Amino acid sequence: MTKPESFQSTGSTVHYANRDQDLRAIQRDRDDPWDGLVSTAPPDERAVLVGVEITNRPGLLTLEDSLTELALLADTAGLEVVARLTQRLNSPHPATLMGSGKLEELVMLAADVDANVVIFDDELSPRQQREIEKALGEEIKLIDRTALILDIFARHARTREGAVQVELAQYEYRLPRLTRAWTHLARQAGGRAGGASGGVGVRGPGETQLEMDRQEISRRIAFLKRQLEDIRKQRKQHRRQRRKSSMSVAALVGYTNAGKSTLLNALSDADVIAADRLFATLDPTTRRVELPSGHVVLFTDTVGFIQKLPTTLVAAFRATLEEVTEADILIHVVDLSHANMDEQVAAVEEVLEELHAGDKTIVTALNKVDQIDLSDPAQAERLSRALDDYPNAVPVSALHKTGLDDLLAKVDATLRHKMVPVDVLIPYAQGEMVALIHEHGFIEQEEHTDAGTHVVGRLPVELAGPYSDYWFDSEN
Ligand SMILES: Nc1nc2c(ncn2[C@@H]2O[C@H](COP(=O)(O)OP(=O)(O)OP(=O)(O)O)[C@@H](O)[C@H]2O)c(=O)[nH]1
Ligand SMILES: [Mg+2]
Repeated sequence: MTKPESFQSTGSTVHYANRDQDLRAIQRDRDDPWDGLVSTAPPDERAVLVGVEITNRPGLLTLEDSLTELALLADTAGLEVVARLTQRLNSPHPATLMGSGKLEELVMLAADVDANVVIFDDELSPRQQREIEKALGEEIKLIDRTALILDIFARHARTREGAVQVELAQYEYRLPRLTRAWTHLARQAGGRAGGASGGVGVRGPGETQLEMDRQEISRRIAFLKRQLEDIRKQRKQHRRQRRKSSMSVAALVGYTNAGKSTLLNALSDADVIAADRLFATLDPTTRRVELPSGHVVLFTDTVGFIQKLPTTLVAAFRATLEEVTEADILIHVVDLSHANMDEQVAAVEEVLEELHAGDKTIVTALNKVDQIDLSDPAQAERLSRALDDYPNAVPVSALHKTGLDDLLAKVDATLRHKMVPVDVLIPYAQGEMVALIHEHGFIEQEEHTDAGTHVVGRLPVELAGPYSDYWFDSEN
């Protein structure tokens, strides 16, 4: 269910009302960033988006699509997007990323539209951050995509684990970027540790922390890392218990907003926040789901991925992301209705590689199939291509709960395939061994003989050991 109200961040309310209007304005102004930019909405945080494309280093998305995604991120963070500016370059300018003429244009544009935030779509080096800050002056805050994503994460963290991970990522990002300008802006904006009043980019570690010298921040980073180590140990302990009970774990992975949480809610009675916002989910939620075979599997929903996902964040979220790396099977939730579907899949695959989870068995949930008009040949072709291209693909609509049985059947078959075959004769005195196959494996044939129960089926490899003593011999 959509629950936009749950997006109130600690302390401030995120405004969504003008989003469609903003996005329309963005579309309109694509070609001429100087035209029709002024919004009638009272300014809160008014942002100019900047995209720079290096011609021989193209990103996954086009410059325009990436900026549209940045606009959604800005919107999720409660910013009002008032203009966008782009530049294509053969090579980046080491000091300012963009050329000096373009930088002047940016300064004028920001003044013209009365912006107080400028957001770069790519991560700025500390030097670029300083130089562009200098050009923009003290009244305008400069952030990049990474800082924006960190800010959204800070708003959406609801558990200690999430909060610690975000704080660590924020400090690691800021440590090399601590400048007087930053501290000054944070103070000016009334930033407060962990509070929302500092505005986007200065949330989380606010004024007081920003004033700490590097040494203190380094100490804090070391402290947070120790805390995370504890959290990881606890998670590991949990997983060990789960493994003892030998339940298979399926992790839902996918691009942010693909519908992972909606799918988990549809498959179980989970009440995970699902909303048309990026990075709605940060903390893992696990629910039991029964497969058609009667097999019970744990489904875990967790943080979504995005192109240009900051590596500091991937590293900081290791504890959370271990749910993915330790899963028996991944359910890759793909937004079939998204124009950038293939690029999103590629971005997810990249992150999975980074997590060393690239070779896990994948079942692909082609979600939002309700948005596809099958009477349109182009869209029908899109679906059939996705079915061909992606591993174990099943079309579903998490929202309308269609295709879920097929999806679970596919998970069933895939898990079964991963198990080892058993063909055993279990004496009646060892009845619990038969029960174990029923519970954690699959029975293909079961027959009661004088010598005991003859079972043909499959079992998770970690349970199969003791069964080797009872291997069925037809001579018996
Ligand atoms: N039309 C349609 N919309 C869907 C479907 N599944 C999810 N949505 C919508 O897509 C949006 C995102 O859904 P979520 O479940 O929050 O997506 P998520 O993958 O968990 O996103 P993050 O947690 O932000 O990474 C919500 O507005 C959902 O209602 C579907 O099958 N059809
Ligand atoms: Mg989610």
